[in-house]
Amino acid sequence: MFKEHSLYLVTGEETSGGRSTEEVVKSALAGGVDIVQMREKNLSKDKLIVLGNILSDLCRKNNAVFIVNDDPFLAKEVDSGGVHLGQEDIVDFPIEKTRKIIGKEKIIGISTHSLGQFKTANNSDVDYIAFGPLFPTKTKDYFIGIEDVKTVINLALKPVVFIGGINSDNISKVLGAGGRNIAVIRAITQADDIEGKVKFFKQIIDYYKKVCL
Ligand code: 3NM
Repeated sequence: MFKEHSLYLVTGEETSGGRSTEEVVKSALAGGVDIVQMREKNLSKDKLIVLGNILSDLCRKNNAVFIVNDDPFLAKEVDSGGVHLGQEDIVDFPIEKTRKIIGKEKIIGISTHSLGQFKTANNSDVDYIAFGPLFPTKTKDYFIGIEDVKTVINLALKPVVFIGGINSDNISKVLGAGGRNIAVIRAITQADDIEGKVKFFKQIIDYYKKVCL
């Protein structure tokens, strides 16, 4: 089950300033991160299996959800909570096929980058939808802004995770517009004090949860 009002860490060892993904995830879990996605673009399949099993165990012990990027077979192999698919992944792994691979109990998330993609995802068998990039980010060469956040929230039939360049300075804009779930890479992986940064984000998300209910 995808829990609303979540802080969602997407990993990326190349962005972690020399720290390992395992180390980053341990600190983020100590701070109370809710969801961790393994998104390691430079690791072989064998290394992804090893890291995936480690992160899967760590998340389970800390009551966090562990999600694997791109590959439903890998998601199943490391006994994760689910898989996250990009728009390019659904060519090889359409949602129906992914559902058959990982099963009914697991989470399927999908990235969307426009209102059109969001509407299509909203009517499909996914458990959450990521929408972004909202702000400039080194991961993408474009951003879409926050104008559509309210529209997306109003249309949403499932939880929406906002992503892309979200940091301490702009997180309130997303939450103030009705966003509930926030995903980040660098704002956590590049923090000097990862645990403290996660606690800070969690406090802001909890604050908006209370004032918006
Ligand atoms: N997906 P940061 S933006 C992995 O819009 C990813 O689908 C995005 O990293 C999307 O928090 C993004 O460092 C990068 O900007 C998020």
